[in-house]
Amino acid sequence: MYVERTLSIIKPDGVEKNVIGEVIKRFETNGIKIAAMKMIHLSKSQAQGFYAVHKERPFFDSLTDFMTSGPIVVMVLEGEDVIAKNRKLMGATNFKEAEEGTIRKAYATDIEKNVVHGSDAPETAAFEIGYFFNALELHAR
Ligand code: RTP
Ligand code: MG
Repeated sequence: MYVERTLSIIKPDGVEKNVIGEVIKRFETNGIKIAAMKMIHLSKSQAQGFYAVHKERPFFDSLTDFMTSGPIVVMVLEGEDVIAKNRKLMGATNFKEAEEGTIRKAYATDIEKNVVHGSDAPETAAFEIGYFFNALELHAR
């Protein structure tokens, strides 16, 4: 079995809407394990570093403001094919296009305030996990 890891974030709107447990429950009921987890409040420069791939996009400033607007929950998820599996559970970036039964369909209210983040490929997962967690904070499940 090929076990992968991915970075998941419950964004400030998800924390504010009190759905931390609902999001985690969806991971656990779908066989995904949590290998690391913490709650943090990003500074503007930390958010800019995390979203550096989007720095030329028109929404970069607004996105990094939003991501610093309150605490977030960062998690490392572990499981078979977990990068794609998590993206499927999240649903489309724009909640209006998200499939029924997805996290964003259930809780997102805005294209930006879309509750969760998930790494989109093995390379981005490696960068994003390393951005928030060191080796001692990662627990093989
Ligand atoms: P994420 O990176 O947060 O998991 O989301 P994603 O892959 O589905 O979407 P991505 O294209 O990577 O965009 C990152 C986040 O930027 C915000 N966004 N705003 N105003 C806009 O048009 C717009 N487009 C994207 C969203 O918060 C999106 O999740
Ligand atoms: Mg993305």
